[in-house]
Amino acid sequence: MANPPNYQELAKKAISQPLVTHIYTADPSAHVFNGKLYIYPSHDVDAGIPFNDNGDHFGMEDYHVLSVDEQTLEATDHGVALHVADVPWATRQMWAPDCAEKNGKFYFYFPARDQEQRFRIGVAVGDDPAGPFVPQPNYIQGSYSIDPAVFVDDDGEAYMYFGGIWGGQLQKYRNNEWADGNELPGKDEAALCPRVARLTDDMLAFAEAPRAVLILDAEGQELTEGDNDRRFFEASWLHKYNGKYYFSYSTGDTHYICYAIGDNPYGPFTYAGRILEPVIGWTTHHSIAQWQGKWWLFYHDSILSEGVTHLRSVKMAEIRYDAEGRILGLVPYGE
Ligand code: FUB
Repeated sequence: MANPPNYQELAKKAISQPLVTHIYTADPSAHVFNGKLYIYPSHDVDAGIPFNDNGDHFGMEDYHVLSVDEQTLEATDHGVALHVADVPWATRQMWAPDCAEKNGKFYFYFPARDQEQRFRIGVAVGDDPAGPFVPQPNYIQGSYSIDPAVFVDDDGEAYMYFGGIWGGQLQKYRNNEWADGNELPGKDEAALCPRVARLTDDMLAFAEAPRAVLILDAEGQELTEGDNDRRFFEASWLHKYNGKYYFSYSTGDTHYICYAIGDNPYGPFTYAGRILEPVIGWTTHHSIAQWQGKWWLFYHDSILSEGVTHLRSVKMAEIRYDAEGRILGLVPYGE
């Protein structure tokens, strides 16, 4: 049997350290609001549920918002911003959230299981980027699966990207409809795509039916389900760089953060490479934001909990682009 990793050594070699250590945090969605950097993470806890491929051990109940000091890079925890007990439609598993701003209001998007144990995506509204947020009475109609990420384009239009396979239930949907018999495509078939839907002006609903986000290879072919090193699993994110749209995501069971580039928010996006090599812990999930004139990758790992996959810590590290706009990938514990 292989020796367990030496977490102290890995922590020393790591390219960044946890932003907070008094709680476990994961799935960081970062935004600059009112000139300040805010991070919207999951709040990991040990719910005492054994590990399984369905992700039942991720039994999170609430959300905390973090902000980061621009001088020291120290993070402040602003406390509980939303609790599952305050969301009328939700039952459990408050997974990866995001937040967007419009006209001075802050819209906090989050997935959770509904009364039928299907993942849905809800929205809660606040006056302060740090919360608290007041949930809408029902989930966003037409929403499903997990990992909402909301991108507001330069023209003010907002788009939600979402979806995740396995425990995230995306494989149960075709044409936005659930069927118990639906499963993942065959290995040689086109991979399941993340989804995108434009939001209404009030940010509370889908303005259109969700569409598939196509990720193509260099020959213009859709990535296949068997292309585990490149195909989408979960953790959608969209950012814009030099007028191009960068869609990034996790490959799940192969543990990479990859990206693909397109010309508009709907895609298609052409696969462009890896942003982050595997971290300690099964999951990998990230966001990308520009702050203080630099570009940053926000991500998580399980070093602090010595490898407990559902007890993760949010980190941030600078990323750079080459002259062609390619992201220079990071190796989390050095070469
Ligand atoms: O945190 C729970 C789930 O783990 C997220 O929704 C996924 O993206 C993965 O990070």
